Amino acid sequence: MNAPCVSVSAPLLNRGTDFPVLQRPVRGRRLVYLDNGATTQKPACVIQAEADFYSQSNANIHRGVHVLSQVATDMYDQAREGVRAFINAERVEEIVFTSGTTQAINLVAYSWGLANLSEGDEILLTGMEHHSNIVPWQLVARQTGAVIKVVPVTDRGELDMDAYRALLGPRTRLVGVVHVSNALGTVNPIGEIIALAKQAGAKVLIDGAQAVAHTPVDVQDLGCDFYVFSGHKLYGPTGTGVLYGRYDLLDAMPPWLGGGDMIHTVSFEESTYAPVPQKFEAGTPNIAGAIGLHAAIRYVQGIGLDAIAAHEQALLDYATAQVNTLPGIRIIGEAADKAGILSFVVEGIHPHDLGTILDNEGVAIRAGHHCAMPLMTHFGLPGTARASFALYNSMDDIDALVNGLRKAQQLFGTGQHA
Ligand code: C6P
Repeated sequence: MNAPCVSVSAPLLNRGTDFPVLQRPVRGRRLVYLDNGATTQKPACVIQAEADFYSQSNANIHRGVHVLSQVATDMYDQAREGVRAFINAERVEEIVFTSGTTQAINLVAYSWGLANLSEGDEILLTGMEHHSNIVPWQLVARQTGAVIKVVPVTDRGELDMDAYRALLGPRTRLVGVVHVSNALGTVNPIGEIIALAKQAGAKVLIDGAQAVAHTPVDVQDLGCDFYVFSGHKLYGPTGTGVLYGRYDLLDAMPPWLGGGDMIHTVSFEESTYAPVPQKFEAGTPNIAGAIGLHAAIRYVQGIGLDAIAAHEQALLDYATAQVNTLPGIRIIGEAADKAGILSFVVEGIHPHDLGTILDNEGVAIRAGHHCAMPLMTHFGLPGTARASFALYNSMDDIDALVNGLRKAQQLFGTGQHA
């Protein structure tokens, strides 16, 4: 994550007490939560923000003349402004609230894709995309006759940039790239990827699901056309997410879902649409969720993303070193630039068995294909075990993970321990 190299002895964040769920024991042990790539836990301020909204201000937005509706509308609008500032978008209209990364990518695929792709056009994805950045494009390619091309991944888990350059061509209409791989932890060189795509005249969508909670993102500096992320991986509520889109693109795109709130006028002959972002927010949105997400963003900003990145880098360095001391363990994903995700396989133990044994120790990890089946196929694996770190994790958590792995190896009689 390009964070300064931090030694293990550097002062670490100590934020566990901000997160109520981390106080509960699991299977009679201290909960060690290392499944942050799937979803992060929520700080008390986020839980409180949602509860306060429901207990003090609940009403539907944009529709009421009464006080509560105006308060709710103001809070929702402030949340959008909070997101704009968080990723430094130029205009607040460039922020569309969605239910998550998946919905945001589907919105771009169906709205921009159906309107702009035709027979023989190329959609360039990478071999380390999450299914959310593959399947929507396949569905749209089937309808438009567009073709999907794939940038290969090296054995270290980096993108083959020479292949990327070679694959970019006059028919490339869209490049879709994950900022941080959820299965490998690789931080992709998206600045360079975007610049090359722009030279080729292609639009660029960045899947930032695993990035925004771990590194500062500035969409103007990046120059991407679309940047998407989920609120629940950013200490915010589930069912929240964001599509950032350049204003001129969003403005020109047709609506995707129709309904209330996204229209200007409706008759049975024809409807006209509201300006962006309302055009893309049909129906009652997740108002409390947006307000909770705003609280999460303020919480993260209060700590500072640079401090979070440095902390998680220290955790990753320590975990990598500790796991490497165990025999029979192979780390999957050894990119030069990695975020706080450690994927590995243990000789003789299926990742799911490993997950179950660690769970008995109170350690929550994820095991499986991580919704990145093409990547697993590339590595010839059914899946991996994955520990993913957040700002509240500590070196003790890593020690618990490594002790759990040692136990698993003893149980399976693998890994020859002294
Ligand atoms: N990854 C994990 O790795 P949603 O479900 O819409 O909030 O996010 C989908 C998604 C898209 N892109 C990337 C890079 C992701 O990591 C994810 C979600 C989770 O554990 C679930 S597979």
